[in-house]
Amino acid sequence: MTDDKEKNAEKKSVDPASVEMLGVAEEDDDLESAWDRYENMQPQCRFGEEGICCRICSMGPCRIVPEKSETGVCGATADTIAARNLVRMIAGGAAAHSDHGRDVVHTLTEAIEGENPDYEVKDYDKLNKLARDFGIEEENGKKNYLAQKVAEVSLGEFGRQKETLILPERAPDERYELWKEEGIMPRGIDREVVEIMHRTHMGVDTDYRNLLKQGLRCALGDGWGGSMIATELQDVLFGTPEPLRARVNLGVLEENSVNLIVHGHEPALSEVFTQAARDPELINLAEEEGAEGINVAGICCTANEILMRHGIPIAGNFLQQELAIMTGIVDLMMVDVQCIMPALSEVADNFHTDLVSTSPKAKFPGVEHVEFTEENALQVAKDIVKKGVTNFSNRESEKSKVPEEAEGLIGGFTSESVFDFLGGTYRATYRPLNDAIIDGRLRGAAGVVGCNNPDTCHDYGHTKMARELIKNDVLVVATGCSAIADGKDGLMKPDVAFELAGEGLEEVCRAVGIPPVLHLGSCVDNSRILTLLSNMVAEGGLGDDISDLPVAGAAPEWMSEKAVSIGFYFVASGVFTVLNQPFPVTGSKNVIQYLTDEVEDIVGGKFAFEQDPVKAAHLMIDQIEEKREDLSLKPVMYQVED
Ligand code: NFS
Ligand code: SF4
Repeated sequence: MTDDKEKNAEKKSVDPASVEMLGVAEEDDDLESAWDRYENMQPQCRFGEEGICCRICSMGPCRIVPEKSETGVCGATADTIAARNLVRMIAGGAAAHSDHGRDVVHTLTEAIEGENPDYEVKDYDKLNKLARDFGIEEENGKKNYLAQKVAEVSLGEFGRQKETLILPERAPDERYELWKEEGIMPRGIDREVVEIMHRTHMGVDTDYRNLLKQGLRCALGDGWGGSMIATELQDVLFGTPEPLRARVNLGVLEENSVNLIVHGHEPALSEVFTQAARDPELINLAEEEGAEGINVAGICCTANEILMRHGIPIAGNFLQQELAIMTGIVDLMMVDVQCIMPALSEVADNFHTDLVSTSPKAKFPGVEHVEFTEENALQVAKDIVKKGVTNFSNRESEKSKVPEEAEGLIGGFTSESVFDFLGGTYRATYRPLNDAIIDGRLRGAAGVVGCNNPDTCHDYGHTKMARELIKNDVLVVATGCSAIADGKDGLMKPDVAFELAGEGLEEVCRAVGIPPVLHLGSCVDNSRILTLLSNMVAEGGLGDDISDLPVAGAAPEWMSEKAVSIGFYFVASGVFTVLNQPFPVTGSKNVIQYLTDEVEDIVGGKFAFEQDPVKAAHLMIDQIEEKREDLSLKPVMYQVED
């Protein structure tokens, strides 16, 4: 690579494996990545970026141009248009998470009612706990009774017509009351999404405040509804994760093995897929084809799911999906739903890689579709594995370029297991965590989550922010592509605390043997953070509500509608949340003012937008300090040297 090209690639990513693959892409005129397409897209549409274009009806499309067309044809102002666009993003994100949740309920139903033994209840404790929260009484002697009831009640939450969702009752009482008083307690999960679509139809809700409030309610239905159901039932079906070792980055791909990548979000298939890849017959077949074995690795959140439960390696996060294929040694990539770039088929065409779609909800022109259903899960999984195995011999060795980077990490933390750890093996309790915060060894905790986006140097926002936070004695929990970024950066190894964490956090990490950045799972697992925050309040000593806690949240490289929904449910739960890019609403000063200020008076949390991850980390730290002061906690024990 020439120096110039190298520099160029470096600005795109801080991850050496990705920089290397971007170099490969630059050398080859046939290869194009999201970064190239992003460049070609410049300048991006200002109206879209500011959120002041509307094409909701055919009197439009309309766009707001000050002093020329201050409103749309119907009279909608910039405030209305921006708020409508934003809450529609929330509806999209909440729908994606929640429809995933619904599918998990169907898988549970299949496990208990179906003839198919591919799924079974793995975590009865979790099932029992959920049943209790749902108010289901046990009936002795009836096997699967609880599972059936839990599935029924869960399914009912999506279409609930009366009263409000059940799981928000897990929140502290003050928070629960506040949601009721403010009229943002979610009713049915689907209903809140549909109501957004109704209210944003031409000529319905015009008041930006009223629209944004519905956005908060819909997002709560995601975090405390659809996403929480997804997480809980995945734990019931596939087991609640426990801390384990794994490896992450493109270097987990093996030159001499069949490499199969699972990419997407729903673990129902990837779970059985990992099982299928261990089938002795298929392993034999791989050996006959000349491979040493079968290697499964993941991309995006399905990767997080199977890493958390089985220690399956992760090949990369969102922006590495194309780069993985460019290594030339991916024999098959199986995709389901969400965050799958349509460009994959084009990239795969340049290599021997078989791309296979599996969900009836997500097909790709020209891509082979092997439909997955719960009833024939294992058989479908085996068929797909076999496809990959028999494709091994089609590799073109001159095209193979595999980065070496593969970092070790400990993953598999949950709102239960983190503090099993902190509480010692005898007693699961949040006491040690709360005490560490109260006595000032820990300043507080932060959730850093969300995507990658070629508008921001890949992984730079996540890792820089996490490093700054841990240096300042803030324990970091991470999910989604942020967690993958931190893992690649080595921040999820326990010994990294000695090097990078502040003295107080280092003490805590040393005492309990945890890394300073904890992998809490996929994006639906952000619901684990909600549970964690509620548990911290319940443990006592840190106030009566989530908004009292010395905590903050961030999504420093966000891109998806799901991230918008997540941001909104954190804020609605009382958490100060920092994003790098503002939401596409900057064309409305009022909407920005509402999100960054006014909303705090309603829910106790608000947004801030800061491009620089170190500055953003300090906004979070300042917020944490403010909360410490409000709680009259002691000053933090250790000063941080720069
Ligand atoms: Ni979350 Fe997971 Fe990644 Fe963003 Fe996409 S994979 S659900 S949306 S890009 S973190
Ligand atoms: Fe234009 Fe109003 Fe129609 Fe939107 S709803 S396209 S602003 S006329």
